[in-house]
Amino acid sequence: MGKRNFLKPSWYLPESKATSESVFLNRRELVKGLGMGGLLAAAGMSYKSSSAHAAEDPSAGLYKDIVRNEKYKLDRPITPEQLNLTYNNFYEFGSHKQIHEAAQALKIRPWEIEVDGEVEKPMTIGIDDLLAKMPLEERLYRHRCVEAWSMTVPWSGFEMSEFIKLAKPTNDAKYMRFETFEDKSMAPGQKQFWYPWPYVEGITMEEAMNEMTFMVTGAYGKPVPKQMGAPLRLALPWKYGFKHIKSIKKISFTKERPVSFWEELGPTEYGFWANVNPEVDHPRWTQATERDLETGERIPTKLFNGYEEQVAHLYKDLQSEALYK
Ligand SMILES: Nc1nc2c(c(=O)[nH]1)N[C@H]1C(S)=C(S)[C@@H](COP(=O)(O)O)O[C@H]1N2
Ligand SMILES: [Mo]
Repeated sequence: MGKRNFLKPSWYLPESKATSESVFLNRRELVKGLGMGGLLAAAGMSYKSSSAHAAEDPSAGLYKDIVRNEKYKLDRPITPEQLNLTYNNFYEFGSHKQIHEAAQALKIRPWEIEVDGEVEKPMTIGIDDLLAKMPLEERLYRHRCVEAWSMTVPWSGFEMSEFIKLAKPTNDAKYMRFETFEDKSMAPGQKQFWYPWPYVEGITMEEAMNEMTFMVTGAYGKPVPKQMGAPLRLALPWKYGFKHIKSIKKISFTKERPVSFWEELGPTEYGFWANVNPEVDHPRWTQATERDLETGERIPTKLFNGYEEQVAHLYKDLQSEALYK
């Protein structure tokens, strides 16, 4: 996300320093007793240890033979998994792209999701119970960050409309509001008090019922890794990436339009709708092109990130709204 001039007290430990220190300390704990050979091995093991963890995930078996929904096609190759795993936005673990090690501190079991607001009956459901109830599939989606980089991802998960059938909202529900976990002890970024934690996002019920709106629980044929938003994350491929809220803990059906994290921080730059549009620039940079994460090439950005056919109708009566920020 583009840097804004938020005032930080001069005594505040820079977040990047805090992160590298805690990683260093954890490593030191890890290699205690391993001896010199272990120490050398440890230098290269940080990522391997997180993929080993993925193998222990109780939901790992669900993704091995997952069926791809061929309806959703890409116009470029899938972004290599390794790149996607090591270039992330997840401010709870730091306001930079190298948060994959810090994010391993996220505890993803037990993981209960609270469902409340305008529903027949509020409920709390564990992620593994939810996974057992939902029809899982794989979809290849594009992803366009508001910072003007992009990638393509083989997500696994379920269509939001399936979740809505389970949650049974009432006729008063106009919006869905999503909230990420809040726990400073796991997520050092949440000690940055000038951010309005927890991370919140929202969509309209019409958007939620659209076929493209997808709840992500896996990626690359495995449970979704922590740095990518385990165990439950949103994918709205026609909207800027900041709408794709990670590590969801609470889902509320509301009458009022939710105010999202980035909208609260910088309403002149980030809004509720955040639909991709190459013709509407960010106040501080162009949105006409995007940098492909794999090739580094600048490619033209498409209206609704290429999903105009699926979603343009949602906005035809909303032309007075700021649809593209
Ligand atoms: N909870 C939470 N969700 C988040 C973010 C975040 O900082 N916190 N960043 C968003 C942004 S700006 C983008 S581009 C995507 C990045 O997803 P990725 O790291 O899997 O590429 O996550 C989105 N979801
Ligand atoms: Mo983003």
